[in-house]
Amino acid sequence: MSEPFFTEVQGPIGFGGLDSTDPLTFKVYQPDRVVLGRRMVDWLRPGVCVWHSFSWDGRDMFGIGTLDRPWLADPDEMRGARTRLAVAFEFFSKLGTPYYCFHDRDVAPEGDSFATFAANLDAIVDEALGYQERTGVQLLWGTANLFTHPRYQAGAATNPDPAVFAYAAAQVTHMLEVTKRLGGENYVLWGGREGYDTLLNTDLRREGEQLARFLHLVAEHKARIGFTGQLLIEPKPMEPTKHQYDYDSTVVHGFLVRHGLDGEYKVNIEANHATLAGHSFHHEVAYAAAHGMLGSIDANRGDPQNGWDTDQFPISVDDLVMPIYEIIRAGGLGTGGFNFDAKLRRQSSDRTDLFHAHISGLDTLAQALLAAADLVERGELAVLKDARYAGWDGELGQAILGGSASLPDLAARVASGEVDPRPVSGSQERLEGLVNQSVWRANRGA
Ligand code: XUL
Ligand code: CO
Repeated sequence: MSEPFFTEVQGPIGFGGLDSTDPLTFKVYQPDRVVLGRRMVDWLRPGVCVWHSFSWDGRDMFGIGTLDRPWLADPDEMRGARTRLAVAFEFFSKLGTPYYCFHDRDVAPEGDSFATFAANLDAIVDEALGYQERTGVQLLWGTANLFTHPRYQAGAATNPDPAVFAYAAAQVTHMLEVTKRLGGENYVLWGGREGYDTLLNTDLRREGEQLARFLHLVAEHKARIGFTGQLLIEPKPMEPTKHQYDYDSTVVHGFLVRHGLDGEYKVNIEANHATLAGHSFHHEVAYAAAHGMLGSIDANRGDPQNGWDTDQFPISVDDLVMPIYEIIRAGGLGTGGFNFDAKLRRQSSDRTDLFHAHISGLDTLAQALLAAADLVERGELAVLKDARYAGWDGELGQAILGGSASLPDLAARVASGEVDPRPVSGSQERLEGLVNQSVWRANRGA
């Protein structure tokens, strides 16, 4: 083992409770606390991402790195990659979260050829296996970076050049196998540049067909190698491109159905991507849950003043209660979890800031879980929603849905006065009050 990097933190981070003045304790998150019959850690299945936390030095488009990540500047890139892996696992163990996620390019240097990169990645993965065994930290999901290198400037699967498609296929083949080797529970495809910058040079029909072919090939390879994890698509409407094809859960769902892929993929929903699409995070989770596509969550948030993907750590319980309510009602995330796809602010330049960020994020998720569980337990929201649709379980609703009522049949019922609907209140404010009541009850410690 190399020297510890996070010398100010002994770990694992313990529970301090709300009155604790020790910033390096959880205030709400207690992994073993049972909520609705399941431990907090099993509802949340939290994970840390390698890219923002260990492969980014704080640079932005106006300034160079501000974060203390010395391995990124190591002239011996493989040595730097090994240091990063050691530091990342030191962090995961000290934080005490069960999962991590990474892209192939986050952990191994690119080198000067695909073969070199593949060998670099395999060598790092050998070491990662050892760290996983020693620490018990598991891989939530793996993914391939198909957007950083200039070869992907016009997309990967949707590139006008089939050679780029083939290169992306090579990368995904390898990373799918790596994910299997590491016992990864899911594999994510985020279409980083699968979209366009201008329609003047873009053939939408071709690019859609290419993307569908790529997704079929990935599903086939998954079956070929016997990878049992869940394939996930991560919707995002824009950034880096002007428009991305995997716009939101609804668009992804339609695309999958259109191409015969709907049994193969679920969605990895990211809070900040939902807001970029003009939706709430709740909307995205609710849509996915309603269609059996809820896979996993990338936990973060945007800033209401900024229109881009700021990837801040979650901090608002209010924003998370209803998404977590939907997750509980759906029976949980299955093989998914809450991956902190969130990055420090550029000025958060102390090593320990990475702990503060994750501790605060996890406490926020835990508090929202308590409020959501209270809402589920009280049950009024579900009862009122069901009551709103009760007519559809009655004779008329069943006749319509079952196909026994034609348009003229319905017209006859209306003409005879048998059917004469009156407006019914949606009671939005009453329902909003119920949500608040659970938030406040959870705050009180109910
Ligand atoms: C980018 C993003 C990615 C994916 C994985 O906005 O969210 O980091 O989560 O490629
Ligand atoms: Co993400």
